[in-house]
Order: sequence, then structure tokens, then C-alpha cells
Amino acid sequence: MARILITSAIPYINGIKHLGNLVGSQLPADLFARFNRAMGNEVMFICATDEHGTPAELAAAKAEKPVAEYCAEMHDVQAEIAKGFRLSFDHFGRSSSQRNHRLTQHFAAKLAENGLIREVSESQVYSIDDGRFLPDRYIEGTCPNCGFTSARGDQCDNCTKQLDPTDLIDARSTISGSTNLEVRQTKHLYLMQRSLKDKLEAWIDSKTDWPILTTSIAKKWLNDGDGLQDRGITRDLHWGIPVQKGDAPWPGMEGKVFYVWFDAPIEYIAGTAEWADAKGKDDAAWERWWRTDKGAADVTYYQFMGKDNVPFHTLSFPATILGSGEPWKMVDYLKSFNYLNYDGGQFSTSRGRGVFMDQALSILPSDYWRWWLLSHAPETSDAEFTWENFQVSVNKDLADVLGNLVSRVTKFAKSKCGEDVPAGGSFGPQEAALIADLGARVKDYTDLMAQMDVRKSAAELRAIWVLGNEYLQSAAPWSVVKTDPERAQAMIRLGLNLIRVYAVLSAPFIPDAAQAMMTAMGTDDWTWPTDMSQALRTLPAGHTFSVPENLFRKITDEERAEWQQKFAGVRS
Ligand code: B3M
Ligand code: ZN
Repeated sequence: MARILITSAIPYINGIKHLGNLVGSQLPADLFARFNRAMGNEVMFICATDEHGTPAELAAAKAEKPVAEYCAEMHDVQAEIAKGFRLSFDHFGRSSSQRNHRLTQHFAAKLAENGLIREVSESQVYSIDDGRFLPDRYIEGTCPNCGFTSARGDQCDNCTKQLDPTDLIDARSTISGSTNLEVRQTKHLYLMQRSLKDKLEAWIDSKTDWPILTTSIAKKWLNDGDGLQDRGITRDLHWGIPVQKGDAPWPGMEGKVFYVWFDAPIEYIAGTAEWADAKGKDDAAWERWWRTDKGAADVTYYQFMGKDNVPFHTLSFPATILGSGEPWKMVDYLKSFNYLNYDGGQFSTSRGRGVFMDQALSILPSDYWRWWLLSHAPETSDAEFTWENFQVSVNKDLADVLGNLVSRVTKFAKSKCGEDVPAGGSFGPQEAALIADLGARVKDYTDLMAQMDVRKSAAELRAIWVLGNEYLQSAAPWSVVKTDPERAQAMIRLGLNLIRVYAVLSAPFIPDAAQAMMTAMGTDDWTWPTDMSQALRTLPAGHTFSVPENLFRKITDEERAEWQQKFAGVRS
């Protein structure tokens, strides 16, 4: 039994995520977690909300709530929606947890001890009326490059130029609108990533099996002219993890917090500690996942994320870990995704464009979305969600191919033999051929799933469903029953067993439908079918089954048009 650690990039706290976010990290991570559990591996699957930084503070201000209260509420909202999508986290933590405070401060102390932190004095805009520095998005003004009057402190949305708050013309505070601003000196901590370059490079080079998307992004940032800069890891904000050296104060850093991207990945570890706390377990329980000196040497660690997060996970976070000099588990395989676009444009949280997770669940159950998103995962290139494509996939793959097979087999079986698996006849050459074909395909499917080849896995699963339909079509038990009822019984017996096998294989993609199929087959045997001949004899003659409710309904043209219309605009 292998030990598999899985983390999904942790979603920002400010607002509900859209389907593009979902398919880029949490959903494929869930697929992989479910698959590994089905294989009998020991799995630890961690996600959390990313609660610090200016976006959290600004969203709380907009909601007119104290930021701690806003984050607590939004965490519960996101946790509930994650449940709705059947994301099977072992723990859904919070980067604002005490565990993360302590670990983040611990890592900073270790880095300082190892001479990898330097203090830098820099000029920043200070708002006299607000009584605070104005980093990043707290300041707006006119772009020096294009003249756009609402450029933000970190970037101009009009010409995309990266800016420093001090670059802005006619700058004003986005908190109070005040223009009573001055430039003051402030000190910040920088992580000396440059001195870790050789170590990082050797580590990245050792990862020969990483997807090209991951490695190319890592290499680009490592080697580009201004790639691996020393990085500011503190901010002049109120909300965040106070800058401390472990438990001790950090002279000169009073009132400052760590930069959100410094503490966010540490939450993967802290989230596992939160899991142990929630289960009433001791530190050893989470350390055996994370400390190679305490049992994690035999863990294989997989990370899932969108491509924009790759530099932070291939350079910054590894720099924190390597720089600590402590035996922490580092990522073994980093699966990254391109973007999912929406109906001819981009999904956009700030502009409310596209379908958001709560909206999706309000119109259809999660399996429909899981299937479409995973079978169209943006792996080798960006992908696009269109309502036409969604309708076709759902209606064909789920309703026509899988749903129809389940309903035909169970209804026919019941009408001919009642609700017990029939005993007559035996498997012949047709069944032998099906068993051979299924066996080969299931082996491919298992390999693709183990390799996290998401789209190809979905295609293979669909092909496995199709094999069952083709068998039924050519075996035609509904005709055979008229001349050779014994033989038809053998076919029905196989068909019912096939439904159980399909439930097992499909569960990582569509867990609710899989459970419904399993329940209808009156069993709880989720054994992965490695021996197909045996797997198709699991439900013995006389075993009781039932006819399930329709597994999937079709999306009508009217609904498609209505939803297209409804989600064309901007979420309010
Ligand atoms: N919250 C960005 C994002 O949601 C960021 C990921 C953090 S992973 C440690 O895309
Ligand atoms: Zn501009």
C-alpha cells in the first residue's frame, strides 16, 4: 500500500470560485485522491482557503465586515460548496489558522538562522489620513505609461504594465480616497532566493518526469534575466501573520505581516496539522506525512494547480523548504493546468464573467459538471466551455451511453427474471471477447489515471462504457430470450455485474451516480477490477438488485438557450 499526499492550490478567500478555478486544481486533485483510495493506497488530501493579502482585506471592507469575520464566513461558504462538488478533502483548512501562524514564523526563523534573510529599506507610499502604508491595490492613480486614470499600485489594468505604487501620478488611497500621501521609508525582509539558485536548479533537474508545462515555467523563471530575484516576504498590512522569529519578536518588524505568498503554501503542511488537531491526533500523525525524518520518506507527494501558480511552487516554496535546512517532504510530482475559457472569452472573477461554483450547482447536480470539466480538462492547451458542448457531452456520454445502459439492463432483467440475479446459462465466446476487451481497456485506464492524464482517462472510461453498449447491442438478450431464455439469463447476469464494475471505475469522476449504481446492485464491494473475468462474476445468482432512478437526465435545447442567456452577462 503506497502513501500518497495530495494538495490542491488553495483558493483565495475573496468570493466564490468559477469553474475555471475548479478544473485547474481542486477537481483533478479530487479525481486523483479518489482513484488512489480506490487502489487501496493510504491518501492524505489537503486543501484550504488562502485568507491573507490585500484582496481579502479589500473584499472584507467592501462587505463592511471585520476581515476576520469575513474570512470565517467565506471559509464556511467555500467549504459547503466544496462538499456540493463532492471534493473529498481529508481536511479543508484555513491559512489564517494558529497552526499556520506558528509554522510560518518557524520557517522565517530558520531562514534567518541560515543567513537567507536580509533587511531592505525601501520607499513606500504612506497615507497620513488612513494612518498606514498603501501597498499594491490600496492605491490608485494615473498610469505613467498610458494615462489610464484608475491604474492600481501594482499594475495598470489598461496597458498591463507592472507598476510600483510610487510610479502613479495623482495617487490616491483606495480606502479613503485621500490624496494626502507621502513617501516614507519602510523596512522589509527579503528571502535571498538567489543564493539558493544552484540547489533549486539541481532539484528541478532531478524531476525528469514532470509535465512539460510545469518544467518549462520553472526553468523560465529560474534562468530568465531577472528570473530568480530575492523576494520581499513581508508587507505593511494589518491582516496576516505577524512577522516574528518563531515565538520571539523581530526587532524593526513590529506591526508588519508576512506576504500572502510566503504563508499560503506553508498552509499545506499546517492544514495537515489542523487535520490532526480536528481528529484529536498527536503531532506524529501529521509529521509522518511531512517530515522525512519522522516517517514521510516513503510518501509520494503530488501538487495540483493552475499554470499561474507554478513559479511559486517550483521556486519560492521550495526555496523556503530547502532554505530551512530541515527534512521536510518536498513535492514529487507537480501537475499543472492551462486555462479554461468561457464561451468566447475568459472566466473573470473581478468582472463576474462565467459560471461560478454555486451557480453551477443551482442548475445541475455535481456529477454533470465533474464529468464535463474533467473530460475537457485544459491539460495540453487552454480549453473552452460552451453550452453546446456541455449539452452534447452530458446527453451523449452520461445519458445515452452510461445512463441508458444501466436503465436498459436493470429494467429488462426485472421484467424477465424479477429482482434477483438470474442463474441460467453460462458465459460464451461473446462474453469472453467482452471480458478480454474490457480487461485491456481497464488496464489502460488504470495506467492513465495513475499518470494523472485526466482527459485521456475520461476518454478511456467512456470507451469502457461504450463496450458494454456494443455487447448488449450485438448479444441482444431481448431477442435471445424468446428462443433461448437460459442464454439470455447469462447475458443479464453479465449486464448486472457490468453495472457494479462501472460503478467502481466511474466513481472518481462521478461519485454520486456511482453510489446510486452500487446501491441498486445491492452491494458495497468497491474492489478495483484487476481480473475482469472474476469481477464480472462478483454478483452471484440469486443476489438481489433493484432498478435505480434515472441516473442522468438530458439537457433540452430550451434549457441550454436559457442558461446561455442567464450566464452571458455579469454576476451581480
Ligand atoms: N490562492 C492563487 C489561486 O487561487 C492562490 C493559490 C495559493 S496556493 C498555495 O489561484
Ligand atoms: Zn497603463
